[in-house]
Amino acid sequence: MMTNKKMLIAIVMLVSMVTSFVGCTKEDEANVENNEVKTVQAAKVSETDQKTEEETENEAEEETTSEVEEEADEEADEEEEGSSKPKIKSNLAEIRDQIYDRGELVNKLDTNGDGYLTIDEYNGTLKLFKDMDLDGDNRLSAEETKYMITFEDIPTGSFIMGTDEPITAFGQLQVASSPAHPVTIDGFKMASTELTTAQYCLYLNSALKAGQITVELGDMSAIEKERMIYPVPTYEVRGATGTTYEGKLFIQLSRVSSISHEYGENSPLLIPEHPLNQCWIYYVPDMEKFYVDPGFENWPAAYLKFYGAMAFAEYYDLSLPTEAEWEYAASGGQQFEFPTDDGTNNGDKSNYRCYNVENEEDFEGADEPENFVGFRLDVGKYPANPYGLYDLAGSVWEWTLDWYDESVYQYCINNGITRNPLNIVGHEDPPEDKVGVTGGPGQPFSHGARVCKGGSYNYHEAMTYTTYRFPVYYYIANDHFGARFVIRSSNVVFNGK
Ligand SMILES: [Ca+2]
Ligand SMILES: [Ca+2]
Ligand SMILES: [Ca+2]
Repeated sequence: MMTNKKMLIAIVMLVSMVTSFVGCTKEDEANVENNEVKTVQAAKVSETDQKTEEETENEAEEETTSEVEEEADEEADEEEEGSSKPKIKSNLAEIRDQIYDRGELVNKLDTNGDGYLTIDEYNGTLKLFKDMDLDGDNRLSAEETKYMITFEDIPTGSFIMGTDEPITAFGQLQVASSPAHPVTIDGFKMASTELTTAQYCLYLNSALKAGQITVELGDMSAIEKERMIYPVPTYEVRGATGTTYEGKLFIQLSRVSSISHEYGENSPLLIPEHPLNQCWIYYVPDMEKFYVDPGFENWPAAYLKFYGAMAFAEYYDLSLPTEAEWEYAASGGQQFEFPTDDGTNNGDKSNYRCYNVENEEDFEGADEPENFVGFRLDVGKYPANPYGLYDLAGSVWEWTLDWYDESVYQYCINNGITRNPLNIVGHEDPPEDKVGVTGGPGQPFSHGARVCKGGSYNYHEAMTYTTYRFPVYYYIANDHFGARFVIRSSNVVFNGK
């Protein structure tokens, strides 16, 4: 006869196999919770729901997990020792070469070859230029361009947005990406890479001096205090009083990674995920200054909430891309299925979760545990797409301007909208109990979400489709949510509801 312990292990193994929780984020888990597969968890559903309520109270606590899942993962991990579960790599230097060469792009812009960039030579905005020009001599030295945002020209053109072959993710057909329809986009400039920690840090210091933001130690949630083995309070940046995004949470400067599914040795408390999954921007109150941990300047900025990205864009006369602009650029001018150098995806093309857990997932995947990284890397370590854009697939999710609407493609078709579509219809009511707390595919929504694109280092292949649309609430953002910006003409006319 099975012991209680063995029976529990058998149950949690089954749960684990069916739902493939290993390594998933809270969003993943919340989504999976709402799928049909959870019937095996029926006995513990009420406990799970209780957790969900707690999470609602702590609206930004996207890192938490239900106890059912923790048990499942803990036990599954024990059982899987020696199995094919990929080990997360730890030696950064050995992982990949840097491909993106900012210095080379700076040299190209330096048309008179004097080693400096003037505002006429730089292809970004005047505001960006001024903040980079630390010594105020109206030109950017090599030192001042060390972490600068470079931009690529995306020409005016047409493509087919969406797909008629809906994507299956988290066990559900994603109808939102259909139907495919023709779209024309006016030309614009897009940042070569995702926003980096150094670039966001430059903004934070500038905006703090200008009185545009506040920074305060955030209260740790009850869940964090209770469950984390190394609880560290986190500085939170918000829009200052009287500014456009007054009171909105921009970024959490997390000094620890997301909570993992593993317990500390001889401890009832959960330990953080991979230790590299931190924000890497920190704040020193005595100096009233933000810093980036040395060595992480070129990592994509993360823990970046929607309004943290919007505020950055407004401050520097940039914009988040519209969903259509992002997808157009990502299609590479060649209707790419994946936003990579050649339209295919695998562990050599982008930083994503490029393997299937025990081949039991719904997700497509390349089964390349040897290429799975498990954290962010410097931007531009995978080949650029035909427009010179890096890491559109994977690395960090990228916010877009659009409100998520499952039926907006059909609306565009019905109303003959083909040029510069943008969905500006949405609302931000507080989350309701048990309904769409985190947002995500397959979840009911209690309120409006924004569209994120591209997947992340921690998400599976289905999320990296060029056409995949990920609905995310404005207050969600952990170590795999960031942004990339565009510059467009003020003459562009958007069309939508
Ligand atoms: Ca020059
Ligand atoms: Ca200068
Ligand atoms: Ca990305």
